[in-house]
Amino acid sequence: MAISNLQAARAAYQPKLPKALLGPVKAVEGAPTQSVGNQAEIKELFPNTYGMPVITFEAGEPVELPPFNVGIILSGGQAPGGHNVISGLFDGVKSLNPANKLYGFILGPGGLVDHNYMEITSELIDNYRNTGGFDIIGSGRTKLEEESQFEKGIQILRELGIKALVIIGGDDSNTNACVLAEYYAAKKYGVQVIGCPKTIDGDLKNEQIETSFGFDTACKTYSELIGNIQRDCNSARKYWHFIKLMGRSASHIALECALQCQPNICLVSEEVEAKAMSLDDVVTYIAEAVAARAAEGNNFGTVLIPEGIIEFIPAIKKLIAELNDVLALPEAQNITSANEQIDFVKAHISAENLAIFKSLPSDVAAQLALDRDPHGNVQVSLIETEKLLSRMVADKLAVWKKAGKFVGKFGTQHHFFGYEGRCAAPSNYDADYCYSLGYNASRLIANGKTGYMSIIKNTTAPAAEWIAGGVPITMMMNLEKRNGKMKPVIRKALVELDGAPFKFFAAHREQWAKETAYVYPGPIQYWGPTEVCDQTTKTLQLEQAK
Ligand code: FBP
Repeated sequence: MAISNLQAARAAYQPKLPKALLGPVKAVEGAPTQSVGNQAEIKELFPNTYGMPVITFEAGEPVELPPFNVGIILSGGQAPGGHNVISGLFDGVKSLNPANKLYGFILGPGGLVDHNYMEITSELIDNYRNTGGFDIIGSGRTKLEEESQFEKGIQILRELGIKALVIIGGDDSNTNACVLAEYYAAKKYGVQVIGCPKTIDGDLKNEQIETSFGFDTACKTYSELIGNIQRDCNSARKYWHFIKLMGRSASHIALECALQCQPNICLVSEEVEAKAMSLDDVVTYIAEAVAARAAEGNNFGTVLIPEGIIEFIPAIKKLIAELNDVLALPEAQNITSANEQIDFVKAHISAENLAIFKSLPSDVAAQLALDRDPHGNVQVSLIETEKLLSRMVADKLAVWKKAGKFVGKFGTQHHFFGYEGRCAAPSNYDADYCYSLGYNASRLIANGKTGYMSIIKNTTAPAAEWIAGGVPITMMMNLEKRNGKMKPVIRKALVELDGAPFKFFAAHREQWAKETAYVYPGPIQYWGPTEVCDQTTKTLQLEQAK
């Protein structure tokens, strides 16, 4: 494998661990827990893994454990730091007993079902320490939900003598990890399942999980690129840059990048929904800011757009909900072509939704009507919202120009930042956080836990003061409609409009819209002053300052 100079230098970096994980641990248990919603239903669905306490690790006495093997799966979209979760788990498992082995299942959950695996050795893992990407074993979006898959899984877990499986994933993958933990517990198969909070989207967070790993590095990478564009924009002074940012439904990435870069405009999907804005309202909001800057002679600017915005426009949200139900109909399952699928949905949705569907540009409408990802999500990364919005703003400005309401020029450039940041070399924060999450998972396993997610808290403090432990996954669940049926799922964290990050943004955005108040964050730094190299996201700083 080819190694860059940065990679060679980063390989020598020893990620920091919380003090409690530096020696033997004891698990301190809190009070029994409840799920965040639908308690009776979730309790009934998870009789073996419901109500367990939150765990905190403290320094304890050494315990000798017989050798055991562990399996690991990377699930869903890549996020910087995945290799460090694996190296932390590897080191943690080996520290318990050097005879322990770690097996990686290849290309995601499908590797477990298809018995596709490899042993992770020290020679192998040493090539991947502190690197971005998931390429050590690959990732995939196969959804683990059928008993037949669980049974196929147990065959290979038994064959390899695996006592515990660690699933690194987002809200959907951790939900499935919990379903698997419950199934194996109910069947008394003796295999523990532990989850780990991953996703650049930042939407897997709650009172117990401060942030999902990868959010820090991805946002810093996008902010570097946005800063570079803003420099160019402020130098040439002739373009409005429409920049779509990944993040699925939630706007955490767009908001964090806005806090880091101070663009002229940042849309926040959750606000669009709360204010019941129509597509035209969103376009008018942007056009007014463009016109106001043009009136001052500034025919340039930056607009950040969360990729999921279309789903939050109330009329389109209603349309998507009906499309989801229609696509789940048995007759829809045998459709083989995209055109047939579009005709099918048009024939089955209400007249009101059909009118909305027809009013959308055909490429956007088609994407909404086509297949969901395996977890039932609209594939918002494929919708070119940045082009749609800039086109509609241009049309509106043309009308305003005729009426004398707009006096400037409107040249545009379009960008979509997503894949550029998902595999970046992890920041020091993500390198340390991920290594700690993986190491900590080995302690949850050693303590016999199942149905837990590995958690590290207090992460705005120096790493030595971080708090390590576990949270029962059922605690984060409620029932939601997926693929036409009510399902237990981890509640997604959207941007809270009364939360500190959004409030800070809302208090400054008018100034940022009018003035050119750009910040140019520059590239992630790995060596240098701690206030440059080890700072967390602005979102986390504002949230933890409460
Ligand atoms: P998960 O971490 O939830 O799997 O998703 C991350 C993500 O990057 C989303 O922001 C984006 O919408 C999606 O993956 C794109 O999926 P894909 O990689 O399959 O194109």
